[in-house]
Amino acid sequence: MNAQDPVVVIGAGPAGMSAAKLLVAAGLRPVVIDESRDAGGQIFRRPHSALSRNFKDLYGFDAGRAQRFRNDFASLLPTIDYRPETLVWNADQSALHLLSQGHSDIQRWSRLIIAPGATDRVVPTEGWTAPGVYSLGGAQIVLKAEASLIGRRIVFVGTGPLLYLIAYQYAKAGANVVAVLETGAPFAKPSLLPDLLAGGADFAKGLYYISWLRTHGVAIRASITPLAVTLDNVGNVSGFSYQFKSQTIEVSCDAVAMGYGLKAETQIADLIGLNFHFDGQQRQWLPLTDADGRSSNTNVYLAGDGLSIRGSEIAAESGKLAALALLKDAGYPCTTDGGRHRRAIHRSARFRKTLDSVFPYPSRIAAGMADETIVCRCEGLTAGVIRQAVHSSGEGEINRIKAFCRVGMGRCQGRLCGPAAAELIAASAAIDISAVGRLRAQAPIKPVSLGALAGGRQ
Ligand SMILES: Cc1cc2nc3c(=O)[nH]c(=O)nc-3n(C[C@H](O)C(O)[C@H](O)COP(=O)(O)OP(=O)(O)OC[C@H]3O[C@@H](n4cnc5c(N)ncnc54)[C@H](O)[C@@H]3O)c2cc1C
Repeated sequence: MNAQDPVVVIGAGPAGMSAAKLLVAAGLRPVVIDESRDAGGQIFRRPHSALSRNFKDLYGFDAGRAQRFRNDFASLLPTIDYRPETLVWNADQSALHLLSQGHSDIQRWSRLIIAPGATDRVVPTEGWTAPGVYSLGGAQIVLKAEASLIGRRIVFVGTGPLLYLIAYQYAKAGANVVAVLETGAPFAKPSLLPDLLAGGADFAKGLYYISWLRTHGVAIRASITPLAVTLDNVGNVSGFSYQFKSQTIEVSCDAVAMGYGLKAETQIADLIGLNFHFDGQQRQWLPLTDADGRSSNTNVYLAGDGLSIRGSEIAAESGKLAALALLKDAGYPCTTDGGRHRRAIHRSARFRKTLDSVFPYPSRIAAGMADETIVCRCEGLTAGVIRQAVHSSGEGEINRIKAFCRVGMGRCQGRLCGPAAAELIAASAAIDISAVGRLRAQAPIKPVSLGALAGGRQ
C-alpha cells in the first residue's frame, strides 16, 4: 500500500455512497467509481435523462429515500472524485483496471471499499435463451431506465421479494401481468409469521404488493416447477409451461421475466485474493469479513449486497460500518464506534434469515434440469454436457469441470450460469454444494473490447 494513493470506493449505490459520505466527513476525498451513468445503484436507478417520470411512479414507497439519496449525492459531489460510466474490469492488491468511454486506465488505491451490489440468480429453463425472456432485474431496468415494458402479456417466474415488487411495478405501469409463478411456498408456514413481522415496513410492503396484485386479478401461484418457455414458429415467446400439483399448465404470454433471488458480485474481491466462505443460508460463496466489513486484506473493506444479500437499508448501514472501520484503521478520529449501525444490521438478521428460508434458491429444480436445457449460454452448453463431464471425469470441483467442458468460460465468466451449474455438478457428483467450490474470477470480469484495452476507443 502506498499511503499517497487515494481511498477508493467501488459502487455508487446505497452502500458505496453512505461509505463515501462518512469518508468525506472525516476530511478525505475518496475516488468513487461506478459503471453506471448515474449514482443510485439498483434500487435508485434513474431513468434516461430524456425521460421525465415522477419519483412516486419510479420508486413507490421508496420515493422519499430516493429523493434523500439524490439530495445527499448532489451535496457530496463537489467533495468526491466521482467517476461515472467507469467499469472496474480487473483488480489486484494495489490497483484497479478501469475502462471508461472506450479508454482504459489504472487507478491505484491505498485503501479500498468494494460495494458492487448483486445480480440476478437464474435457473435455466428450456427456452430461456429466446428473445423475450429477461432476468427479473433486467426487466426492472427496462422499466426504470427506459420507461418501457418487456412485452404486452408478461409472466413473472421465480422466487424472492423482487418477484412481487417487479410484477407490481409492471402492473402499475399498465402491463398485462398474466401470472406470478413462485417456486417457493411462502404462504405455507404461518409459524414463520412472527419472524417475518420482525421485518416491519419491508414485510408490510411485500404483503401490499401481493394483495394489490391479487385484488387486480393477477394470478399468483406458489410451489410451481417451471417447465419451459414455449416459442412460436419464428422463435418468439408464446407461452410458459409449469407444473403445479402434478398438473401441467401452459399460460399464453409474449414475454417472461425470471429471477430466483440475488447473487453477490464477488469477482473484484476474488481477483484481489480475499478469503471467502460458503454461506449455507444464502447458498452462495461470499467474501469473509468481520462484523464491520474488514476483509482478509487489511486495506480492503466490503459493504452492501456485494458482501451479503440483505437489502438496500442494510447495504447503507454496512457502507457506514466499512467507512468507520477504514477510518479507524487508518488512524482518523471517529466520533462514533458504529454501534448504531451494527445494531440495525443485527435487528434485521432474523427477518433476512426467514426471507431466505421462505424464498429459497430452488436447488432441486436446478439440479433436475432436463439434459437438453442450455445452462451456459455463452458456450452453448447443455445440462447433459455438464453431467457427462462430471461422470466421465469423476470430478466434482467446478473449476475442474470448467476445464473439462468450458462451463463458465464464456463472456459472462459464470456470473449467470455459475449457481445453476454448481447445483447440477453437486447433484451429479452426489456431493454437498459447498464441496463444488466457486468459479475463480478471471479478468475481464465483464466483456470489454480488445481495442479499448489497447488504448483505442471501443
Ligand atoms: C437488477 C436489480 C434490481 C433491484 N431493484 C431493487 C428495487 O427496486 N428495490 C429494492 O429494494 N431492491 C432492489 N434490488 C436489490 C438492491 O440491489 C439492493 O438491496 C441495494 O441496491 C444494494 O445496494 P448496494 O449499494 O449494495 O448495491 P447496488 O445498489 O447494486 O450498487 C452497486 C453499484 O456498483 C456498481 N458496480 C458494480 N460492479 C461494478 C464494476 N465492476 N465497476 C464499476 N462499478 C460497478 C453498479 O453500477 C452499482 O451502481 C435490486 C437488485 C438488482 C440486482
